[in-house]
Amino acid sequence: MRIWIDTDLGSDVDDALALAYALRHPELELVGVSTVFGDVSLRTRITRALLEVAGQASVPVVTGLGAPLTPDRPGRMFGHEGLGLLPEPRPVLESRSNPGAGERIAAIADALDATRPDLLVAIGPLTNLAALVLADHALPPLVVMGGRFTAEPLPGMLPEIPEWNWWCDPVAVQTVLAAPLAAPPRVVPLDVTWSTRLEAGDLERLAGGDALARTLARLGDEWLVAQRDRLGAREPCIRLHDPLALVCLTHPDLVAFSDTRIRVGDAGDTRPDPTAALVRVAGPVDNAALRTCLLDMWLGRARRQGTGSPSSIQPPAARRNAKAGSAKTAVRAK
Ligand SMILES: [Ca+2]
Repeated sequence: MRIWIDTDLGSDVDDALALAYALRHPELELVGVSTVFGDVSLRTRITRALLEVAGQASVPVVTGLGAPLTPDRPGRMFGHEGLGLLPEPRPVLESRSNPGAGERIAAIADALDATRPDLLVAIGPLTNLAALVLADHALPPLVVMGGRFTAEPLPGMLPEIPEWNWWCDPVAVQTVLAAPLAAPPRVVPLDVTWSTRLEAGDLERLAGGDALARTLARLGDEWLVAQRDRLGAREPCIRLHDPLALVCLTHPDLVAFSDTRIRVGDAGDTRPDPTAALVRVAGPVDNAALRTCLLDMWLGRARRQGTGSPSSIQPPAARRNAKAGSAKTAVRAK
């Protein structure tokens, strides 16, 4: 499966985790990356550094748009982006304009034409995708991490921000969903990813791995510190928002999708509307099974057959569930 990833890599560590999974999974071929939102030049540098560590520096990276299409909503950085990978990254904290926007979007369009991905996986705000639509460029089939589809409260989320990616550029979401797409986008929303996370000991396992795994561990540590020191999080954790958008491709048995029609509001909020855009929304996922899929790839176990059993990195409870065949059954039953 040939995939292109459009990413705001550098803020939450989950983009780096998703990229690493794509680079490692034998069924995924990462044909290119575009960066979006905020200091996109820095995001491109971070992405290239990560690809270099993974030994895949030949993957093309195209710098996209830093300022959202939504008026008066700048592209933002938290300030820690690049720490753990680049010396003195010094992000520009706000982006309010897009110099050379036409050339940047043309470069992404040309790269998509040249690489012909089967899927475009969007794991940041949808600014680049909307700009492609406005430039009359047809998009590949989409997988999107973003949006929130239920009203259940999520402790720690600000009420005025239903979900980060879609709140950052709701005009872009509206533009993409109104476009004549080849197929309804698959959407992995925050409601589902909120219950996913790395567990105690996972970062330590990565820290004991190869150069890429150790880099993920360092970036994960930086994200935990940033949540506490820059965002005021009381209980920092690493949720697996963006990686789930890829795991649902490689392990379709883990996540069920259902069709719904939604309208997107000016805060990136969603409401059902039978006359609005059709999307395929992900359902719940078993976190232990998800972590197993991810850790197997990040630690390179699946490609070293015979040198380690994937089950060896599952917690005891997950191993019991897997033996009983109940882990996947439980997901389907939810
Ligand atoms: Ca992201």
